[in-house]
Amino acid sequence: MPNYTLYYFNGRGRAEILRMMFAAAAVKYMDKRFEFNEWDKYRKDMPSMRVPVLEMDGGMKMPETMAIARYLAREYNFYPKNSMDMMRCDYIADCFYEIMHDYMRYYHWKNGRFRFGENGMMSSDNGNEGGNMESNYDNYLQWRYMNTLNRIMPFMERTLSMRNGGGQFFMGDQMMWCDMMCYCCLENPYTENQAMFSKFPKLMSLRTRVAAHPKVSAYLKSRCNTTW
Ligand SMILES: N[C@@H](CCC(=O)N[C@@H](CS)C(=O)NCC(=O)O)C(=O)O
Repeated sequence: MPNYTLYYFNGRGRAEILRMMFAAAAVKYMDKRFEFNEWDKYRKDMPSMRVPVLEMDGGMKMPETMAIARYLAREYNFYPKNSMDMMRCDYIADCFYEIMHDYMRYYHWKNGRFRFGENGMMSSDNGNEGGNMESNYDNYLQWRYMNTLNRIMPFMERTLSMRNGGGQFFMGDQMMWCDMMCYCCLENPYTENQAMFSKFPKLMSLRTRVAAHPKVSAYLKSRCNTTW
């Protein structure tokens, strides 16, 4: 088994699905977390200047959340066996990642992060026009996130119901990586507005089942406590 180092900020964010899969597979790795004010130091060493990044055996660095998640799912048996089921598992995971992606962009932007352009200037340094553009962009990102959530959640609730009445996992009686995606991608959205999720009882019960998986439950109890 390779020696793994996972690079990400000191938050759950996009890296949490990877941490959860490592925990569910009982695979050891180095969880390298850094603060936003350290990002300048790390960014240049990340292949696409974004994180998460998975480094193997202190050498090769692999970017992109979903590529890393699929690799871990293949290596540690969180994929179903046949090709059609793999495709189903993939589209479910991708749907939850759409929510995560739009949420993260909105969340970081509204908190004033990653707004520096190529010249190192904040976009608000461009005068009033820039300021207006920024607040419109805030609204746009929030609208986009809510729009994605409202489109995907009913679809996922129906998709879950199609196997075993939706009372087990997405693919049947075994937890797969798409189930863990359902847990991780909805963590902040759910914490911020629980009422919004009462329309999706099967997905909420699925999240409870994921959290009750013995290894996941141990992980959830011991993990770093962060706001995102
Ligand atoms: N397509 C990439 C996007 C990764 C991404 O945008 N990560 C953010 C943190 S959540 C980042 O590295 N931001 C740093 C920056 O924009 O400078 C993925 O899915 O992994």
